[in-house]
Amino acid sequence: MTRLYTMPGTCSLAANIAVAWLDAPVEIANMEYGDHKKDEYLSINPKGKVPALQFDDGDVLTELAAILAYLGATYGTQGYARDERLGYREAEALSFMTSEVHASYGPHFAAQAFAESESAQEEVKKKAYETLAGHYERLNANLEENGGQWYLGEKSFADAFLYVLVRWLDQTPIKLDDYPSLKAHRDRMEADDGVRKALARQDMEPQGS
Ligand SMILES: N[C@@H](CCC(=O)N[C@@H](CS)C(=O)NCC(=O)O)C(=O)O
Repeated sequence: MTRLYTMPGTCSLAANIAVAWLDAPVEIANMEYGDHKKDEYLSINPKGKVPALQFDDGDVLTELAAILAYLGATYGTQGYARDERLGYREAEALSFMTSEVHASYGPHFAAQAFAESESAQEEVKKKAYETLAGHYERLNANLEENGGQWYLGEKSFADAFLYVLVRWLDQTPIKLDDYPSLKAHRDRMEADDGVRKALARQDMEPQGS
């Protein structure tokens, strides 16, 4: 069976949510933090990152946006990887979330990769939080422009990734209360059966009340 490698707290949750929403025949292999740097997993994904999707023939697909495209094209009936408006808007949203928002977390998750001294690391992190605050403004505005319920106006994989990004806010000085629509989106997601199933499969709890 196709297997999705995940780890608690990571962006792999978005792919796990997609599997739940699609009811796709994909086994979730949830690793403990640290297992992603062990030889066994590195032989599957030499990048040492999650998510990774391993097919029956041993072939492996990495990169969250590509995995979502594959899941949508293989098991979905609309949206991503389909020749429809929602599909190209999903591609646009997921590219932004991956290459701009997620990437801007670099200094937060690994400040030592950006500066040597502790004070320089603090400075780099401060700048990253400023950039991130701007990104969350945009995410909140996009959500509101599309009616405030779902990121693209109807439920899509963009909501799964947005949910992950909103969860990460509590690790930063940025306040979720400053983005009421994002907060309501998080609560809407946590009322969803597929999201709850995916959270449980990754040993994670809902964050809202
Ligand atoms: N560009 C990759 C990024 C994947 C990524 O950074 N995954 C993080 C979790 S969100 C990870 O595995 N981090 C572990 C590490 O870097 O040690 C994608 O979009 O899938």
